[in-house]
Amino acid sequence: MSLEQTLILVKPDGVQRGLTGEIVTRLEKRGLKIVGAKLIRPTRSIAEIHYAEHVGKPFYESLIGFITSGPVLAMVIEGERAVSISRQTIGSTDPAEAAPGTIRGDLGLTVGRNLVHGSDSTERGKEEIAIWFDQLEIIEFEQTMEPWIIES
Ligand code: IDP
Ligand code: MG
Repeated sequence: MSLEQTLILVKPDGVQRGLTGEIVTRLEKRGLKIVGAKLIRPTRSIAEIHYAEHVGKPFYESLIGFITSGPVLAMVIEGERAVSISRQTIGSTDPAEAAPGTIRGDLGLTVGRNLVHGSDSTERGKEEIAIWFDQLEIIEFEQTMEPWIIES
């Protein structure tokens, strides 16, 4: 058993295209649990902290411009191996290369509009959750269906 939490963002393109429900549904159906959620219009400051690893890359400025261009649905998602499982359901960074059946592979076309963010490691998940959420905004609760998703 490896219960993990990860940060998921439905990016401004997902919100503007009315795909928040679709994206949340795909993660929930996989067996992952939402333990925190809020709609936020990211400031430049939070975007710069979140994407600090990409400073200096050719796409950095357009990425910051994009993520601050409208509201995002920020979520803390919990589950067995939640980091890798959610990244798998999200698909490769470039939707043109993402497998059909993944969120990016089914709903996206280009890397600059790839709909969703997911933390790429458990350590990064913890850091990113702390960037976007206060501890009090994360709710621990049990879903009675859990034994039907995770064998204990
Ligand atoms: P990830 O979101 O799959 O973890 P990263 O490499 O961490 O991908 O890149 C962060 C985000 O930066 C991507 O989701 C995408 O929105 C954007 N991005 C990455 N590479 C490019 C690029 O070559 N051109 C434009 N945008 C890019
Ligand atoms: Mg990344």
